[in-house]
Amino acid sequence: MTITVSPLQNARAAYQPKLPKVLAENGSNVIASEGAPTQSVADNDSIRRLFPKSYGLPVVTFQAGKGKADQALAVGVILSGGQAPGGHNVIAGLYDGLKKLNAGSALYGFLGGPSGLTENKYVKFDDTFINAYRNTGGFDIIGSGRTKLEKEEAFAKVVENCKALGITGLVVIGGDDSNTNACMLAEYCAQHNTGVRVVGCPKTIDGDLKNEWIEASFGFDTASKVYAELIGNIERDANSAKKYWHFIKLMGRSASHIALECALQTHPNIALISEEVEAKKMTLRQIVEDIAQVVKKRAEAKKDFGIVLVPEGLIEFIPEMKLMMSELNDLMADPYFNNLKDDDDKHQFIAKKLSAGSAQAFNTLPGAIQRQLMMDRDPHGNVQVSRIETEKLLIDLVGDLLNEWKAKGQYTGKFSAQNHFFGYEGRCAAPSNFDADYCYSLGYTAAALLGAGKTGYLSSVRNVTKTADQWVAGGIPLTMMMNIERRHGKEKAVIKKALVELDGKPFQTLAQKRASWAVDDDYVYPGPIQYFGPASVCDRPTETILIEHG
Ligand code: FBP
Repeated sequence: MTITVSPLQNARAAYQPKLPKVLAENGSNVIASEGAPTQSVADNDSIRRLFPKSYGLPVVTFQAGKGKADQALAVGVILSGGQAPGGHNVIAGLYDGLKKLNAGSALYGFLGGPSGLTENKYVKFDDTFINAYRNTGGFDIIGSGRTKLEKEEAFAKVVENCKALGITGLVVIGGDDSNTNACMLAEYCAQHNTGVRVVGCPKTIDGDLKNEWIEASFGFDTASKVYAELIGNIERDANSAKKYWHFIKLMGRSASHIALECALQTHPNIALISEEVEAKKMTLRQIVEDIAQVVKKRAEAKKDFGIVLVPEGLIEFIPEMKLMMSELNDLMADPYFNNLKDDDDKHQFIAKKLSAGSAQAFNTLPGAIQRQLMMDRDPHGNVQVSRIETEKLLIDLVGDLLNEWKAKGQYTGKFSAQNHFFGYEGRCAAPSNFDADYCYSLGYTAAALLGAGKTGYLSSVRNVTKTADQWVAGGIPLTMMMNIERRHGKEKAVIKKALVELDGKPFQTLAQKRASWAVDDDYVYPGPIQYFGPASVCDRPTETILIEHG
C-alpha cells in the first residue's frame, strides 16, 4: 500500500525537536535531584490514606551528570483520552530517551488506550515505525481510548501482561482523568511489589492539567492556535459582510482556558468565561441579556454583526444548571434509569426525581438540549459537553429577547446568527514548534524518570516561556495534584482540574479590554500556525502562558 504524504508533512519530518539543555547535553541518564516531601493540593489525610506508597514523594529535577541507569529497559506506553497535537512526539521522545539510556531498550505501544493494556494488544516500535510519525499530529500511531482502569482486577491484568513482555515501566499519556488512573496503578504496583513503575505525561488541549509545576498540558498551544486562526478568519468575514453574528463554541470540557486564549489572540466582541459565570452566580437569563445588550449597542452604531466565543462547558457553570446537572448525573448513575429503554420513560423518571428548582431549570431548556443532557456520560462520569449545542441555545434565546425588545420599540437592529463549533478541527493538527519541542521533551523526560527508577510521577518540563535550552526537566508526584471530588454520585480521589483563575493575569487582561472590544472592533487575525520562518512567529507560546509568566 502506498502512503501519500503531504509536502508539509514531508518537510516537517526532518524537524529536530529541541530539548532542555540538561537532556540535550547529557542524554536521558542524568542525576535526579530530589526536593522536600510534598502534600496533595487538598484533602491531605484522605489522599495519604488512599495512596500510602506514593503520597509525599519529592519533586524531582534533573541535573547535569551521569545517573545510575545503564540497563536496557522494556517500557509500555498508552495514549489515553481525547487527541491532542504532539502525542506522537511524546512517543518519539520516549523512544529516543530509552535508546539513549541503553540501545537494547524496547518500547511497546498498547493499542486503543487503556483497554490495550488489559487486552494485551500491542506493537513493538522500531526506528522505521517511529520515524514515520515524528512531528505529526494525531494519535493514530497506536490509537487512544477512554476506558477507565480503576479496578484491582484490571490492574492485575495490566501487571500480568507487562510481566509477560518483561516491561518494568509504563507511560500514560493523558489528561487529569487518565493520570488519576496512572496514580492508582502506580500505587497498586508499589503495594504489590510488582516491579512495574508508572509515569504520566500531561496531555489535553483543554489546558486544565496545569499548576505551579506543570506549566502547560501539551496540545493546548496548537489547538488554540488552530481555533484562533479560524476565529480570525470569521472575524474578517464578519467585518467584510457586516451581516452576521457568529456564535462560536470552543472545546475545553470544563475550564475556559481555550476560550480565554482565543479571545486574547483574536479580540472578539464577546467572550464568555464559564468560571466568571459561576463566580458571579449568573443565570442563563442574565447571560442572554448581557449578550443582547451588546448586540443592541452595536446595532445602534449600525453594526449588525459580531463575534461571540462560548466555552464548551458553559452550561455546567451556570449555578441553576450546575445543580440540576449534578442531580441528573446522580440519577443517571441509578441502575433503574439505566435499565429504561424508552427516552420518554427516562425523561419522566428524571422529571419526577429532580428537586423542584432543578426540575424548573430542566424545563426551561428546549427539548433538544434536554435530550443532549441525558446522553451517556463518558467512562469517567463526565457530561459529554461537546454534544450539547450551547451556541444554538444562546442564539435562540438572544433572538427571542431581541424580538421582545423590538416589539417594545427598544431595538431596531437585525439579528441574523451563524453557529460554529471548533473542537475536533484542532485536536490532531500538526504540532506547532512549541508542542513539537515540548512533547518530545516530555517523552524524553519520562524515559529519564523511568531510568532513575521513579514511579507515581508526572513528567514535567518547566520554564517554557524561555528558549528550549533553558527548560527545566523533572518529575512531579501525581499525588501532589490530587483532591477528593464527587463523580458518578460518589466521592473519589482525582487530580484537581485547573480552572481559569479570575484573579489571574490572563483573565484580568480580558476583563480590562473587553468593553472596548465589544463595540470598537479590534479584531486580530492570527493566521495559520507557521512551521518555517522567524522564531518570533514560529516558536511563540500562547498568550496565556506569556501573560502568566510575565
Ligand atoms: P481529554 O480531557 O481527554 O484531553 O479530552 C478533552 C476533549 O477534547 C474535550 O475538550 C472534549 O469535551 C472531549 O475531549 C470530547 O471527547 P470525545 O473525543 O470523546 O468526543
